[in-house]
Amino acid sequence: MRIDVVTIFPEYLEPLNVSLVGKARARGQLDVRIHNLRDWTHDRHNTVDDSPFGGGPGMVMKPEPWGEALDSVLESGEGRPVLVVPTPSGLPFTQELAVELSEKPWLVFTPARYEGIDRRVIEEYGDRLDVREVSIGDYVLAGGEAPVLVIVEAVARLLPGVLGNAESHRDDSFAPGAMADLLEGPVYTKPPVWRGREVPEVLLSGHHGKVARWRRDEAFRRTTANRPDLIERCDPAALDKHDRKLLAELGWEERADGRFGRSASAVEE
Ligand code: 6GU
Repeated sequence: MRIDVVTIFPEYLEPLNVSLVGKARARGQLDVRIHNLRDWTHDRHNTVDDSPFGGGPGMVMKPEPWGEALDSVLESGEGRPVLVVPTPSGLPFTQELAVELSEKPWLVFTPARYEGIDRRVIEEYGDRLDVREVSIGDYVLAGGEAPVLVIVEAVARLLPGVLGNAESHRDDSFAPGAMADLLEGPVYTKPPVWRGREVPEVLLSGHHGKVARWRRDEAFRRTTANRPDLIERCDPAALDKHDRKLLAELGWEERADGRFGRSASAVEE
């Protein structure tokens, strides 16, 4: 996979040289190219922003440098990339989108600073490319560079051969079909007793069936506590008798359609 990033802070993308993504690059599984947007400015101050038409606070990124930068990046490769535009007003970035992007040969990212990029840039490239405006969550960051790091890591670990073990993503929280979209439960390693705290006995039992059941129960406990919304939209067909019994014990009510909802008393908390 090839990834291009156009930014006014190339050094912000240095973490892409490290760890999983860095190793994938070193092995030639990932071709990452970072570009400085200011290389496509022509004035003495390398200006990339200007005040917004219509007034208001902050600055807007000018269209001309982005147009020249993106034309240059597009000319340097074969075919059409997917253009990923990080913005707090984009569609939520999910594991499903990570999987979809991991199947593309070429991604181009346009992290913005200030109040964002002149809208005409997104329209211009939207006519030619598959453009995805993406948000990484319900909070506001100062720029799109951190979201690029997040998205690239989520995508890179899905590339064939990058994690080493294809089984590793099967149980990822949010992997399609994994544990029916439950959060992963706790994990343990040696020593079996640390500061008087024991590893749950079932994990030492060697009984694979009991271990799987325990892990699933723990996944339900975590999910009900941290992400009740995931339980509420859980496909009833993914729940066995034991799951239903556990959810009832945790104070959840089974509805007529088989879905679960927090009992009225629990929702108030
Ligand atoms: Cl993609 N950009 C910025 N600036 N803030 C965000 C975001 C993106 N996603 C969540 N907050």
